[in-house]
Amino acid sequence: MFRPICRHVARQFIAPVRSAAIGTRSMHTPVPFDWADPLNAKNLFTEEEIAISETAEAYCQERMLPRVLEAYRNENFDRKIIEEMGELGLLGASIQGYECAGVSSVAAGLITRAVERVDSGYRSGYSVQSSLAMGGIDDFGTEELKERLLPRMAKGELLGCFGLTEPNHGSDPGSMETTAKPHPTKNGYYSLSGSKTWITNSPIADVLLVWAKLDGKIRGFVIERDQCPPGTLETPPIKNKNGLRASLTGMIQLDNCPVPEANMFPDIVGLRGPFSCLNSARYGIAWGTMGALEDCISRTREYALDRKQFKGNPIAKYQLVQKKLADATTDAAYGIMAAVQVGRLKDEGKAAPEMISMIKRQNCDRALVNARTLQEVFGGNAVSDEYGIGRHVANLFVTQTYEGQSDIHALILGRAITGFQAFC
Ligand code: TGC
Ligand code: FAD
Repeated sequence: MFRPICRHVARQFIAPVRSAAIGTRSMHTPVPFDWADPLNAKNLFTEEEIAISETAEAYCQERMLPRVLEAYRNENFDRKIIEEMGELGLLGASIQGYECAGVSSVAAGLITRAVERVDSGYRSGYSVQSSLAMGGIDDFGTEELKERLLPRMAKGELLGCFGLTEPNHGSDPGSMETTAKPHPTKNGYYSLSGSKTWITNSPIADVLLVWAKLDGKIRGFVIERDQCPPGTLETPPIKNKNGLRASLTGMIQLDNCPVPEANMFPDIVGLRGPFSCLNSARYGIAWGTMGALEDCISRTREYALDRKQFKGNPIAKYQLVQKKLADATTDAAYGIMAAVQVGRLKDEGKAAPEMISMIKRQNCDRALVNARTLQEVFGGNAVSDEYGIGRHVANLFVTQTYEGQSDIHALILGRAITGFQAFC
């Protein structure tokens, strides 16, 4: 039923397909408006991108969506989802080689949007695997690490996580306290000690990309759970979250954990390492949150057309309800256009990190504000989890917070605009 996306597809550098010649339609014959794609973003995608998007949408709607309500209620992440996504070639999809599909950044964005249309927690699990763990190993790992781990991660056999945040250092990861030093008893190993917290996937991750200071400098280490002696690595879950409940979150506790020297990224030193991985993940969130917002719009529209108040009118007839839908639809359409532009620039090597900060911040903020407003249209029913809108609202608070809280991205942009550093 789902066509796996083709592996080893050449990356798309080609210009977007323009489906109709300019001027073939008279100005007097209005083009029909599609509320689900108001600015006809589809017109900017290649045929391959559209095919990949359709595969991802079909899988997400037919296989993920039926699981999400129970997963959210029970705070459970079904590990099989990662294997299913692996079978379809969706994991690490923009990576070239290592049995990954090698698709364009826009195609990868479309996958992310399809996943988050269902749930931001599922998108979190997917993003951490694809952009942060696989992306980090692909960017900075040795050839041996890449060949050994990436194909198995692409298939979903191994699950990854990304440990940067610490209990005392979230927005300011440069001050991290986790350390690496030569192992006192095992030659050819480092010994890692410290704590990471709020780490997506950590409780069940097989491959843990952890950032730690060696001689005061930040380095990246790939920890393989099955290589760790008992008591040196613990990954307790963080339970009772009030958002992102369909995603597993936990800590990483390291107590003289031995890590082979060959598992340290050899050439990347400092915050540039983790931030480079974050560029891809933040770009993905800009797409994903638009998927969540689009789902809120679609659910709200359906509800407003169905619900009748005052003289049997559907509430969709009332101006205040229409304004909420108009605002949300406009923000979603603009957000997608901006994400497409940055995706194209990314593939041409022309995307500045600040562009990614801009779309991550704007799309997360607008998704959250609009979802909260649309929630009002459901009246009391908004409180029932069956309607799905409250789940998106709770999730979207998290997306605005992780991978750089929105105000932090404002400061990144402010620094780029003024030249003044306002963090401290
Ligand atoms: P700063 O002086 O700005 O930079 C230090 C070094 O890093 C380089 N750099 C970047 N390189 C590539 N891409 C970027 N986006 C980069 N941003 C900075 C910079 O050039 C410099 O390199 P070098 O070689 O000169 O040393 O560092 P700072 O300490 O002043 O940073 C401040 C700030 C606020 C920008 C930064 O700390 C920040 O972004 N904080 C937010 C923390 C964050 O995003 N954490 C995310 C944790 S992971 C996560 O949340 C995953 S959730 C996933 C999910 O479940 O979906
Ligand atoms: P703080 O840094 O304490 O910030 C608190 C508030 O203060 C924020 O509003 C912030 O904007 C503001 N603030 C801080 N400094 C300044 C300043 N200089 N100027 C103005 N305002 C400021 N991390 C990972 O490493 N890997 C993961 O997989 C991961 N997954 C996560 C999953 C979930 C569900 C959650 C909730 C978080 C996850 N995180 C992960 C952590 C996330 O990246 C951090 O929560 C985030 O970076 C913010 O850090 P903090 O929570 O310590 O907040």
